[in-house]
Amino acid sequence: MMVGVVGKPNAGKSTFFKALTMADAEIANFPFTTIKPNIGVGYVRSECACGFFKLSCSPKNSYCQGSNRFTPVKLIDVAGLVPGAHEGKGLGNQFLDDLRQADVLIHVVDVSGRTNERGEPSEGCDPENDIRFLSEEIDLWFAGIIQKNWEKIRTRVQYENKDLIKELAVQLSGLQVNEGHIKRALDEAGVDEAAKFTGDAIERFARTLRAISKPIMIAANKIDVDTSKNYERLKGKYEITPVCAEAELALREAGKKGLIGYTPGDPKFDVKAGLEPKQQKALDFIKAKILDVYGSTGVQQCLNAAVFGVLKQIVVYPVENESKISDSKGNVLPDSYLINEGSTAVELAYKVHTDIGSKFISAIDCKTKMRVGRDHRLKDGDVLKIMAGR
Ligand SMILES: Nc1nc2c(ncn2[C@@H]2O[C@H](COP(=O)(O)OP(=O)(O)O)[C@@H](O)[C@H]2O)c(=O)[nH]1
Ligand SMILES: [Mg+2]
Repeated sequence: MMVGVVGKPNAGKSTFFKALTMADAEIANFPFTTIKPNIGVGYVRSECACGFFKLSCSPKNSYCQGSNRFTPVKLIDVAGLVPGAHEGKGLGNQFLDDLRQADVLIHVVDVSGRTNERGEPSEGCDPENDIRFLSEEIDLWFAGIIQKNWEKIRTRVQYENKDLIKELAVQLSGLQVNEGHIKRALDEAGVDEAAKFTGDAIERFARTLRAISKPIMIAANKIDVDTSKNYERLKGKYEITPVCAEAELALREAGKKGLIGYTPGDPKFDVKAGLEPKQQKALDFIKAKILDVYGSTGVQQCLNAAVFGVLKQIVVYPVENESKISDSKGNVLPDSYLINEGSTAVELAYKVHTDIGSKFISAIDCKTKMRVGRDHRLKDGDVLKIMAGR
């Protein structure tokens, strides 16, 4: 699973990405970091199960701050959105290559309207154009791929009796599109057989499929300088979160230096050390203009909404020792995993290790102390001890 951060140059993508991928020092050496410079690890926030058990936890793959568990999720800073990207203009090819890996997109928009479409400083630009432009660009890219392969798909379906959904899935597999997405898109676009795919239907299907397989969330960044009140105008029309990426980055950096206590996503911070006048002024600004007005900087909220809201993930904790709620070394609640809502106990077992999945016997729900079977559906926050054969 991968969350893409996308937007035109200077909208604040890198600031947003940097804030999200910055975490406490203890987990900075987390293994799946930096395969590529624009791929990083962010953390979604949820209530930690340590509160339920009244235990202090020792996370390994994740971290816990003030009874909030931060669970890792991969992020990609998508390069080079410029007009014509879907035709390979500008950094178009890299843009598409980055984009195809993402399951959900967070579109970072400069809501202040002070960046034009090429990313140059400007005045009075309408961020609504950016919002429309991005989905249009990706929709056209999807439509282009389907059109290009259409004759091949149609021939196989009409003359070789192949399944339309399977054929589409093969052609679109590089886009992180699966058969479930395709089935839903065919239904919603009202095209149920290959013969009905006229030019219009291909485009309608492509747009529907894009919306289903690469949903876009909007981060209205630079809310601190939105003097033309663009956010107020757009919030009724789009799913849009007010964001100040720069403030989030400043708070996380101040937290890391021990100047303040701040849990990402919180509406407040506590000052812990003597501050220089400049630092004090910056923090006063963040409190008065961002936190007290919008309730947070919006950055953590965007990631949480993408993972929990859009991708419908839940957080579960596999443990080895059901009385200590720990691994074999005594680390309490060592790992937290993201898994699809509706997943079963055996699916979690496979996620932990293929061997544990294939030799699954039963599991114990550590919160209720009940024994559960392989098809038991997991709930958010569940803690599971899995028993497997040898
Ligand atoms: N006022 C304000 N400036 C921001 C904010 N986020 C980023 N910036 C500034 O916008 C400029 C572009 O940011 P950057 O993250 O490099 O944008 P990118 O090109 O989209 O990666 C930089 O000068 C940032 O400091 C914000 O929330 N508020
Ligand atoms: Mg950048």
